[in-house]
Amino acid sequence: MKTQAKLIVIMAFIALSLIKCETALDPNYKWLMSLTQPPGENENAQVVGEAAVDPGSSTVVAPVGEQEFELQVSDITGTTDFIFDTTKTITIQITVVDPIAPVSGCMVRFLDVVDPVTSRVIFKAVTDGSGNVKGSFTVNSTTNQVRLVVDVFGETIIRDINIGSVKQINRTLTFLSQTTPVTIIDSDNDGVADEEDFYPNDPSRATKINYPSDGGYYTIAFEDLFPKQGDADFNDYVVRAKFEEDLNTEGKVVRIRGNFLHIAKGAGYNHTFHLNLPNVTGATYTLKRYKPDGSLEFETTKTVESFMGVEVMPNSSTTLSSSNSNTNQTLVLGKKGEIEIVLANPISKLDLGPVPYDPYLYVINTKKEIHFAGKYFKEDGTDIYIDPTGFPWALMIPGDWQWPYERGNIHEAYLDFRAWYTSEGNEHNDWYNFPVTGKVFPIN
Ligand SMILES: [Ca+2]
Ligand SMILES: [Ca+2]
Repeated sequence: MKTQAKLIVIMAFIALSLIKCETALDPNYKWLMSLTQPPGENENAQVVGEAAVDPGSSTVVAPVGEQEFELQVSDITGTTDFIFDTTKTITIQITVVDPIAPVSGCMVRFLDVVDPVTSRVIFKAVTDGSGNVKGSFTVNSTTNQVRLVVDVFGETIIRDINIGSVKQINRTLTFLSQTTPVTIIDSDNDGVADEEDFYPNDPSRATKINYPSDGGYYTIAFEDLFPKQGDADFNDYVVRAKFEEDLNTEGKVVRIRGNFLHIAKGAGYNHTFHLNLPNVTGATYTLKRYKPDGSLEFETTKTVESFMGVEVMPNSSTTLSSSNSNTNQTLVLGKKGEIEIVLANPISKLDLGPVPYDPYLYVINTKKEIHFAGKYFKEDGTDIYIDPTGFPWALMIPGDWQWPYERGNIHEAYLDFRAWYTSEGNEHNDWYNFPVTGKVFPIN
């Protein structure tokens, strides 16, 4: 008898191992895999929902027999105002319901798909008590397709969405039979399984989003003569900038990180560089500045009731040793500012707004602030930061952008630039990848 019992245990173990192996390959059976996880691995687990679950788990929905669903597509298409954007931001509302009630706890992901093996998370959240996920994602304007992935009932529902003319992705997933809960391994009990949780031991955070999504940087370039029209060389003050957002389970932003490297100063004026986060209500931030050799030069931590006017980079006469704008120069890197902002209250992506948020240049000589277009308006409704010819004083470009040489201008350095903005972004939205050799400052 003992031998028989042993044999049964061994057989059962082998069977379980096979299931695990198979489920690891097939995302449709991920829920089954979670059932095979040994209980009690995580001591701090709680029971969530009505089902009795093992320690180290919380409740998600699982299939009862074969699940059929309907996907209602109510995406909103149209054009948004063109304000010299090289990125686009699309708002999201995804709802999951079954015949009885909204389905909470479903993982909703949006991915920037680079190739068949590479994709990057651009938004992620779990459906709330109303079965909803709301937020937004920001991608380069050249991105034409994103992937929606919804994990529900252990099934993974995947839809590729052409975002060419989409302003809002609005979809309702209706399951035709009722759902029942199963367990996931969730060490911090935030409702996101460990394997999906970028911060598996921090219940306040679940996801990290990079801007740009490739983990590289944008180039932010200012003209500094405001309110006078600039000379369009876009080299007066240039930084390389990258951002990260930490999202909680609901997809709300709880932390923001920004990284700014001073890279050109083709200007007689001096400046300071600042950041506003207009709708943030309270934060503690840590700002560090590094010398070009990487050594820490300055560090401060402050708690503030709003996040407005924070000086990220000091006087530009002290942050870069070369103008990096003349033909006889080679690229010299300047100082770098790094800021991490821990928000007092989670904020919806819809309230926070997209990167780069509201960075601005303060020109010491003229005492003027210079912001991106589309944010500040006169009483008559016209944009303060669009000049009479329809031109802005600030641009943000994805990646390694080469600014025009001193006494040059963006029109002769980038021959597709004019067609891009006169078509309101519809044509040549990759204009910045095609500089005219000899008209731009070499960055390599
Ligand atoms: Ca978790
Ligand atoms: Ca977490």
